[in-house]
Amino acid sequence: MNRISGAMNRRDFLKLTAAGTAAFFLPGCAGASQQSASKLPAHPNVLFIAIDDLNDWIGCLGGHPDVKTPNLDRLAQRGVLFTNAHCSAPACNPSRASLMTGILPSTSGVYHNPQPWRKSPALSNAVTIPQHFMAHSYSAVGGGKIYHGGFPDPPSWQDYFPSQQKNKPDDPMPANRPLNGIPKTAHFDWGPVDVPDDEMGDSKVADWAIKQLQKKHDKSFFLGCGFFRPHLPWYVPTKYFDMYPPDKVTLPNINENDLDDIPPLGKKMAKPEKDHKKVIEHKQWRKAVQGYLASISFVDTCVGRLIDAFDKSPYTDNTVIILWSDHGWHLGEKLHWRKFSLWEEATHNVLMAVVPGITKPGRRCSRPVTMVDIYPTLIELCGLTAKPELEGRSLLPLLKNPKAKWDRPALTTHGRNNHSLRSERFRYIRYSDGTEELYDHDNDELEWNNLADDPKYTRIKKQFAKWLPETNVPDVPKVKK
Ligand SMILES: [Ca+2]
Ligand SMILES: [Ca+2]
Repeated sequence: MNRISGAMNRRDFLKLTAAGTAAFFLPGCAGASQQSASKLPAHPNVLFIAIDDLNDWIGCLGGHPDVKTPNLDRLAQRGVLFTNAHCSAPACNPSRASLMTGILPSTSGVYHNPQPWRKSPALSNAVTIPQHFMAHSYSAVGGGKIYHGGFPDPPSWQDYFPSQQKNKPDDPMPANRPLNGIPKTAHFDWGPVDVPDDEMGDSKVADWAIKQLQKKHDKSFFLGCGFFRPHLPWYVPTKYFDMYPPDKVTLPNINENDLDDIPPLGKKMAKPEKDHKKVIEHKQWRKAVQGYLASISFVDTCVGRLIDAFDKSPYTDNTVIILWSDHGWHLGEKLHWRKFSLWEEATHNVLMAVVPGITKPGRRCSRPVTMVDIYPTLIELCGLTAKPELEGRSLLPLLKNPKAKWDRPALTTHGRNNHSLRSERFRYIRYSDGTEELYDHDNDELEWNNLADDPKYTRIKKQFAKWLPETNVPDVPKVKK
C-alpha cells in the first residue's frame, strides 16, 4: 500500500464535516424558514438545476477538504441533501436519458455516450419529465445542458436557450492549447482563461434562467437550467484558479496497488495506462485537481446568482427546487480518471431538494437513491398523472422524513450487464462475465479491499443479486461523432 503523502482520506473528511454539522445549521438562509412554513400548492413550479460531471467534491458532501462551494452549501441547507445518491449510468448521455425518461439503461439499451437515446425502442415514444409537465398545462422551457450534447430533444421543451438544436452556449477558449502540455488528449485539459465571468457559457445560461424567474408567469412552469462545468475542459476565469494554489491542494488518497484485487473487466474500465500515466508523466496531478476545484467554484458562483434571483422572485413559496449532477468523477482514485466506472467516485453524485411545506432545513438523507427516482418524485409533488412504467421510486417519503424506511439499493449500470448496487453499508459490483467486487464502507470507505471472494459475505452478495435487473437489452447502435 503506497499512500500519497499529505493526502487526506476523503471520507474521513466527510466524517469530520458530519461531526461538525453544528456550523452547518447556522440560521440566516432568508428563504428557508419561509419556504418550510408554507404549504405546497397543488401544482407548484419546478426549478430543475443540472450540473455536469460534478462529483461529491462540494462542501456539504465533504468530498474534498479544500473546495469552496458556499452557494451549493446554502442551497443544501434549505432542504434535504441526499448524501448517498448515485447515477443510473456513469456517463452523460445514458445518465441523463435515464433521468429524463425514468427508464433504466438496462431496459433502454442506452449505456454509452454515442447512442442516440430516442433510437431506443423503449425510449422512442417515452414521455420525458418536461413533456409530462406540458401535458398537465405547465410551461416547460430549458437552457444549457440538460440532455447530452449530441442528442437534444426539442419535443421536451416549448423554448430553449440558446436554441432547440444548440443547447449549450460556446465558451471562450485559451490560445496555445493544450495548456497542460499533454498531447493528443482533446478536451482533457485545464488552465485559466483571462475573461470576465459573463463571457462564460454557464454565466449566459444563468442570465437566461434569471430572466425567466423575473418574468410573470400566467401558469405553472418547469424551468430547466443546465450548467456545463465542471465538465472538461477546465478553462474557467483566472480568479477561480487563484483560489487553489496547486502546491497547496490536497490530492486524492490513492493506493497504487488498488487494482490488484479487481477483475479484468474492472481493470479495463480503470485504464491505468491511459490518463493516469499521462497525468503523472507530465507532473499535472496537482494542476488537474486545481482545475477541477476551480471549475466547481465557478459553477457554484453561477448557482449562487440563480438562487439570489430566485429569492427576489415571487416564486419562493410555490416552487420545488431540485439540483442534481449526472455522475461523479475520478481524479486518480483506482488509477482512473473521468467517469466510466462503477466505483464510488464515478457513481456518487449530487442531489438536493427544497420543497416548500415538505422539506425541513438542514436535513441530510443517507438512504441509497438514484437519479431515476427524480421523475416519480416530481409526479407526486406536482400532482401529475402516475406513470407505472417508470423504474424509479418516489423520494417523497424521504423528503418528509430522511430516515424513513428504504430497502432498495442504488443501481448503476456501465455497459451492458455491468452493474453496481450501493446500500448504506456496502457496494456490490457484478460484471457481465459474472466476476464480482464487494466493499464494506463501514471499514473501507475508499473501496480498496475487494471482499467478493470471502465466503463470509456469500449471504450479502445473494441479497444484492436479487436487485440486479432481470433484462439487459442489447446496445442501441452507436453513431460516429
Ligand atoms: Ca456528465
Ligand atoms: Ca483494491
